[in-house]
Order: sequence, then structure tokens, then C-alpha cells
Amino acid sequence: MTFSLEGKTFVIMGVANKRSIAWGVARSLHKAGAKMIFTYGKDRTEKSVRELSSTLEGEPSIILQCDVTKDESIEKCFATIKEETGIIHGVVHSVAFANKEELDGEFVNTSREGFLLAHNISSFSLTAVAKAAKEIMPEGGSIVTMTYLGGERVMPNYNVMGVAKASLEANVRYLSSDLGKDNIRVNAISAGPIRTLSAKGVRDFNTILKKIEEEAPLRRTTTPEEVGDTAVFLLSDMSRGITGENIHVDSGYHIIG
Ligand code: NDP
Ligand code: N5H
Repeated sequence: MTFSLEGKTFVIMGVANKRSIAWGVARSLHKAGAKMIFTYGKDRTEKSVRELSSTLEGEPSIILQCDVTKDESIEKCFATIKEETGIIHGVVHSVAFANKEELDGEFVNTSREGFLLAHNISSFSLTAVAKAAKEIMPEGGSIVTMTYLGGERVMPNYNVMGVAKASLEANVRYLSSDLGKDNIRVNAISAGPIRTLSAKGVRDFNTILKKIEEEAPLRRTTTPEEVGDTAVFLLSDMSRGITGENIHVDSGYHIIG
């Protein structure tokens, strides 16, 4: 199943390697004929993004740094996008971070610094990026972010990231309310667990995946392709009536229990 996004340009934030959910989205967008601009956070990620993007056929993608903890980095990144491509039609925000030591043990022990860091990178960044992106979306567009069920329910070890995802999900609703008059839609995809670099080191990840295989309505785990294809739908006019929504791409697991 493909939707044509020929002639449209999207900014993809959060490709770290070939397992990244953002890379799953990029593959689906490529199939739909879209043009992409990739952004990365850390200097050390640039090489991997360049190598991956070079595997996509067609004209080379633009690759820029955008460290979402820095206003100047976001401003510079979107100013360069404006110079290089003029307008864009949407953004995929697939960025989150929390200190490793706060993704284990009890949430009650979260430090002020760790709490603010997780919220800064994983939620406020969407607000800051939406503001910058709006300036180069004169025809309207679509913004999609990635969340997890731990933002709605207590999940073991998700801790401060669960609170940050609850903030992100509310962020989606408030942004969609503001930006609707500019014909910009804002939605989240709540993905089921996928083995990515961020998930590396998560204790009992196999057990989490096994539970989904046994209990989710579709009896299988989520793939980056499934998330990518839903993102294409949300970025396309096929979803033109949808904003402020959180679509679960999780084999239906969220309805259980
Ligand atoms: P990845 O590790 O592949 O992606 C995380 C990305 O966040 C990296 O590209 C990283 O880039 C980026 N990032 C972190 N800090 C910053 C920063 N300061 N500025 C810019 N970018 C930054 O993991 P996923 O693909 O799994 O994660 C993508 C999104 O999907 C996250 O929001 C995650 O919470 C969400 N999600 C993941 C699930 C899963 O099971 N994997 C399930 C549900 C949601 P860099 O290293 O260059 O800083
Ligand atoms: C309930 C769970 C298991 C507990 C796992 C929590 C995962 C939280 C996600 C955050 C984004 C992970 C994170 O920040 C890891 C960093 O501390 C260390 N890793 C890095 O710095 C790498 C190198 C970079 C690339 O990572 C980032 N993020 O920058 C949730 C799981 C079942 C599902 C899951 C894994 C959800 C999710 O939100 O990612």
C-alpha cells in the first residue's frame, strides 16, 4: 500500500541507525516518492545518517544537525532548510532521551535534573520544532511524533519517560489546537516496543516482546515498517481530517488489560 507524496518535502528527525523508527518512516516515505531532509543530534550520528540516506535512490537528501536542547541549533537548522528547499510539508519528530539510571528502579527517585532533561528533549522539543517548522509550512502540513503506552499507563522501568510522554501527548493536543488554523495537523503514533538503539540495555526486553506476541490482538510485535506506513498516512492528505490524535500502532496491545 502506498500513497503518493511526490513533490512533497519532509524533515525526519531521529535517525540514529538502520534500526531507528525514524528510518522505518524514511523507507516508507521514500516508497511514497517524498523528498526528505534528515536531522541528527550528536556529531557522532552524522556518519551513520549520511551512509543510510545514500542508500536511497534519487537525488541526495539534505542532512543537518539539530540538537533539540539548543535554540540556536534548531533556528540554524530550519533557516538552512528554508534556504535550501523553500517550503516543507511536514516533520517527523522521533526524538527522546532520559538518563539510563532513571529508566530503572523507582520513579520516585527521579532527580530534578533528570526530570527536566527528559522533558526538554522528549517533549519541549516538539513545541520548539513546531514553531520553527510552521514558518516554512505556508501551504499547511503535518507533524508526527512518536510516543509509547507508558505515557498513558504505568509500565515497569519507563519511569520519567512515561511522564515525559504524557507531556508529549498533551503537547500534541495543544499544538494541534493552535496550528489547525494554519492547516497544520499534529498527531502522535504510539508504537509497540521495537528493538532500537534506545531500547538497548532495557532489562527483560525479550520478555516484553514475548508478552505482546502472546497477548496482543494481532499476536505479533510491531515493526518499523508498520509505524512507517502509518506515518505516511498521517503525513498525507488521506488523513486530512485527523489532528490532535494518538494512533496506536502496537498490534492492538493497548486495548488489553
Ligand atoms: P533511536 O535510538 O533510534 O532514536 C532516538 C533518537 O533520538 C536518536 O536518533 C537520537 O539522536 C535522538 N536524540 C536524542 N537526544 C537528542 C537531541 N538532544 N537532539 C536531537 N536528537 C536527539 O530509538 P527509537 O527509534 O526507538 O526512538 C525514536 C522515538 O520512538 C522516541 O521518541 C522513542 O521514545 C519512541 N518510541 C520507541 C519505541 C521502541 O520500542 N523503540 C516504542 C514507542 C516509542 P542522537 O543520538 O544523534 O542524539
Ligand atoms: C517500558 C519500557 C522499558 C524501559 C525503557 C525505557 C526506554 C526509554 C526510552 C529512552 C528514549 C531511552 C534512552 O534515553 C536511552 C539513553 O539513556 C541511552 N542511549 C543512548 O544515549 C543512545 C546511544 C541514543 C541513540 O539514544 C537516545 N535516545 O538518544 C519501554 C520499552 C518497552 C519501549 C521503548 C524502548 C520505548 C521508548 O520510548 O523508546
